Amino acid sequence: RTVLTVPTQPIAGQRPGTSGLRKKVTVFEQPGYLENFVQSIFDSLEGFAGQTLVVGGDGRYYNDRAIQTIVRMAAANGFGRVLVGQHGILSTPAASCVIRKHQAFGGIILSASHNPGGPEGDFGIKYNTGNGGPAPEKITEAIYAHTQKLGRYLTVDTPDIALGDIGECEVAGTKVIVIDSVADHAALLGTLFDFDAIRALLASGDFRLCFDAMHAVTGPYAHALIVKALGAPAASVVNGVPLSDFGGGHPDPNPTYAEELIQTMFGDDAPDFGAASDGDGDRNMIVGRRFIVTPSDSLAVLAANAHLVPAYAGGLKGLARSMPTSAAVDRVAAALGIACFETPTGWKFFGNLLDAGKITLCGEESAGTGADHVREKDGLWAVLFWLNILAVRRQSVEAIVREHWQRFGRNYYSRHDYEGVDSAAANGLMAHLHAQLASLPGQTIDGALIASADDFAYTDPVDGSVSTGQGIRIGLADGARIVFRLSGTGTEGATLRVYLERYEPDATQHAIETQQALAGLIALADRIAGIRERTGRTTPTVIT
Ligand code: VG1
Ligand code: CO
Repeated sequence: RTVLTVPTQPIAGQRPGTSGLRKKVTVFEQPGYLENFVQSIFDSLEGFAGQTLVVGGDGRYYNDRAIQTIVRMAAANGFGRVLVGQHGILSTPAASCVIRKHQAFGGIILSASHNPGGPEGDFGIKYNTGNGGPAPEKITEAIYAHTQKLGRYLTVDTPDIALGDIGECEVAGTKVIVIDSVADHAALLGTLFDFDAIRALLASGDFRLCFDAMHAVTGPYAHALIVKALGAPAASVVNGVPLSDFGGGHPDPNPTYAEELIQTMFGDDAPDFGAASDGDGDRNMIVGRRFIVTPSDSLAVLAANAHLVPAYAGGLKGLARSMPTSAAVDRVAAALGIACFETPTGWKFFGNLLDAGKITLCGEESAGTGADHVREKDGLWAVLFWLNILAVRRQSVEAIVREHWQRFGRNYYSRHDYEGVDSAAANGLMAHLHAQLASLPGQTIDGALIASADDFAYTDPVDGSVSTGQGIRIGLADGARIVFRLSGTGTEGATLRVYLERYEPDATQHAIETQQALAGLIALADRIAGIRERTGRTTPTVIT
């Protein structure tokens, strides 16, 4: 092969965040921007000569061009084989599945997840290791270090590959295989759930569902699974054709951005079950008829009902949640007599626990739920899990959640996001919180006794690696808590996330509107952090 060595210079700001490097498309379109990052990925890895690389993305604007660049660079750098999703499409959980199934060395996933797409929107790239999971911090930091010192990248001068045609071709001696984007992942999900029971539920005539793919990557996956395999009417999947700008929408499955689904589910003729997924198919939102399930509750309900699902009927090894996720799942773990781990935000922290067989299910408050079948959160997996439970229990979504609260108590929970805040103001707010950590415990503010305050640090129980600065936690004497974090996935200014949680064991107190139930904590958060004063915002951009 004739490898071209192209001189380049380091580009500032290529440090991966919570889930890869995310920037405006216009930033990625700068000469060398993508190439520098991809070469830095390869430069930080060892032993991939002749091995397999998986490449795919969520189909957003720039996906196809980026894939052509990456295929050439993978060939130039000596990979033996590259597997690419047809049309460049692989949802994030599907990419994880393909990496594992085909024993790839690793994979490159192109996505900015829930961030808007299109020429003016966002793009993103991340590296996943051979276990199918997002690279751990050790690797992302090594990649970043390489971006700061590289002086060349390697590529080859070959024509574009035909991304639309399933089949094999060769790029400068490297075999490139365009694979079906859906088949491997759909086949894997088919082994986990009781499809017969779900089919029977859908055929019963008194159950209707609506899955909103939000014009993002899950359309083809939902068609294959929900319509083709399970027999739901084709109209059950809406916005099912992936568009490079997601139809101008914000493919974030929450009550604010998934407005269309919310309207359907709260309308006069609402279906029994509604769900949506995000840009890259790893998140899920679950909605019953006129009833929204919070992601933290969803994780707890899945864990408590896992025995109804064939793949998990033999028992769960353990559970895990990210630190800001509510402790609802902890109560299930306690009832089941299994461990519950608390990790920093981001799926990369679940990888070791899953690989070591310490956990079976895990999740995040940001609508991410998953299990040990892949190493990413998995939107359609969560939808099928819920359908499996509904098929067995034959109750409404709302009844299942209310019964859950009755048994375990209710963790009132909400996240307030302040998006696009001035970065200096956001950093100032966090510094102000830091400065109070030592003095807060023991203080009573507005009648609330503060029991603890710290900056969350995590020691991985498998490899001992330590991650610090993962969010400010303020615990009250009555068990309630407030968490403050700055987002690591945004591309404009800063996003402040405020997580609020209060446990209510008394079943007669489970019907309070969430924001009302948390009103005292919301006021306290502002009092301690000075949110209004420092950000100039009177209300959050998004409340979940
Ligand atoms: C957000 C969520 C986090 C999630 C991450 C990636 O990160 O809070 O829970 O793992 O997005 O999800 P941050 O740093 O913005 O809070 V995805 O679906 O964007 O890959
Ligand atoms: Co996502």
